[in-house]
Amino acid sequence: MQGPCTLAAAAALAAGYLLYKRHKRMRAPVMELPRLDGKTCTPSEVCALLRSHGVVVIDEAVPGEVMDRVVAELDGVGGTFVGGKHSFAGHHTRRNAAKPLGESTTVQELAVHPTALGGGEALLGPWCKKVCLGTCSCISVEPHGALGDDEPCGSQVLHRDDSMWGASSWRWLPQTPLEGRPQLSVSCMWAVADFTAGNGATRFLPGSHTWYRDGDGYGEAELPPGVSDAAHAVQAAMRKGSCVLWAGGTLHGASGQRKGNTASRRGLLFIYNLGYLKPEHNFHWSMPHEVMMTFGERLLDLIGYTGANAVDHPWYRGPVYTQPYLGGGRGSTAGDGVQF
Ligand SMILES: O=C(O)CCC(=O)C(=O)O
Repeated sequence: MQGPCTLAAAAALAAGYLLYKRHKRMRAPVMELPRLDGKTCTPSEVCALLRSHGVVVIDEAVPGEVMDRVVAELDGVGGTFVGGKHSFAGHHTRRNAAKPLGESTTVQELAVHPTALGGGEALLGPWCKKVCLGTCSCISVEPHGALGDDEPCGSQVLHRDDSMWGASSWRWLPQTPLEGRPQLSVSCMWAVADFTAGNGATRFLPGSHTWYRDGDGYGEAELPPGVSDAAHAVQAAMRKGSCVLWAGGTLHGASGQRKGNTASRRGLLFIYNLGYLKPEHNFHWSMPHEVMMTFGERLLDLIGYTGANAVDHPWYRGPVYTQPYLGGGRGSTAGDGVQF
């Protein structure tokens, strides 16, 4: 009798296990990130997926060689800093702020990539006259041990990029049936090297841009009951030359590198925001005027170089805020009548 009993017990256990797994799957469906073909997709398709899912991958939006140019142009430029231990950025990350935009013409081209920027502008367009580029950062996730210590290479805390503006948590923001809650920004991470599940690809909680918001935009407190980072976050694995876009309200964060990896996960992040919000980075401070003067019109416009104003003078129409300082203290007439 022992044989059949054991068999029955084993079968019951196996059935229980399968039911348990099915139950877990039902409660914790792992979503795939929506993806578009970079060679054929349009800004309005990008916008539609940003609106519905809060995140979209554009596969191979540019050929991989474009990323080789980014690497070559930034090679030896230096000036990256390492995230502090237990910091928001994550100890195993290196990044910089604003400066790569002035240092690499390919970064300048990517900042105005028609499908990525166009998709972002389409999402933000209903809420502003102008979109601006607010952030430009190279962000790498370094392998375990790369920083010369034995600190574990953890994941970055989940966060919402729009939490840098207080208005992101206002409950009384207007909503429309089509556009829903206004998004304040759209982020675009370019894969300068392949992003993989094991090397720190950014992870996302699809749909989280529509969730009820009650906190400061960081961490587990943002997750509704039954949702967890471990079970529900989905990584944006993508080939070099692809990019992933997400809405300002979408929860995301860099993942950690798996032990044993030796290569950096190199990414390039742009954040575009509603033109009347303060940009995160100050491009005008981070690069010389003559470098900015080499930028194309579209990029100049994105960093706030042109204005629309009722006063018909180049200082107002654009470039704005560039009336030169002519010296003299309070009450000086040094600038009076000067023509440019
Ligand atoms: O590096 C990443 O994958 C994401 C970085 C990020 O979201 C941030 O630092 O704000």
